[in-house]
Amino acid sequence: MKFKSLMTAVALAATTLGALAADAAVEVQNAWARATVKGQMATGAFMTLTAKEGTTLVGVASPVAGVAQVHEMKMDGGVMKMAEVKGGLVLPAGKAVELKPGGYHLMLMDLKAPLTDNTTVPLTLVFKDAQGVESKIELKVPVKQLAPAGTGMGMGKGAHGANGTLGKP
Ligand SMILES: [Cu+2]
Repeated sequence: MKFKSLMTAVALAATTLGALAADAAVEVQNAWARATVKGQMATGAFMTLTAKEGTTLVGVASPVAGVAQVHEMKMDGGVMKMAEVKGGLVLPAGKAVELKPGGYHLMLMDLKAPLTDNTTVPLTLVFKDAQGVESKIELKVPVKQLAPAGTGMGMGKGAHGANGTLGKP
């Protein structure tokens, strides 16, 4: 019996730590995903991420996508190309990092169904901190055909409902 109550106390402590970290880890603002048309197999999701402590966005997952990756778009010999960000996207402490069309983005591929305008899509962001500890943020990201107003340069107010909470690793 004594053993059992000790285990309960440990579980509670772990839960409390997780809840505290939720306020601290990474702030997500202006998240949105681009709507798709029937037959389209890939799309992008965009947002501004601000890490309180330096961390790295190492992965993304969504139930709507068979494959999801952190991507970067850049000019290569006059041609716009995109590729997975190797080693993850570094988020320096306190610095807003914008994921936007033409730059960093979350690539959702192998879509299982079209993303319809004015719905939401679940996204899980996976971070790894300087100590190598993984954490996750679960998001519900609004689906839009065009970039919502206020997403430019992080000046707009945060997209309500897109703010994440930290889950257990
Ligand atoms: Cu891409």
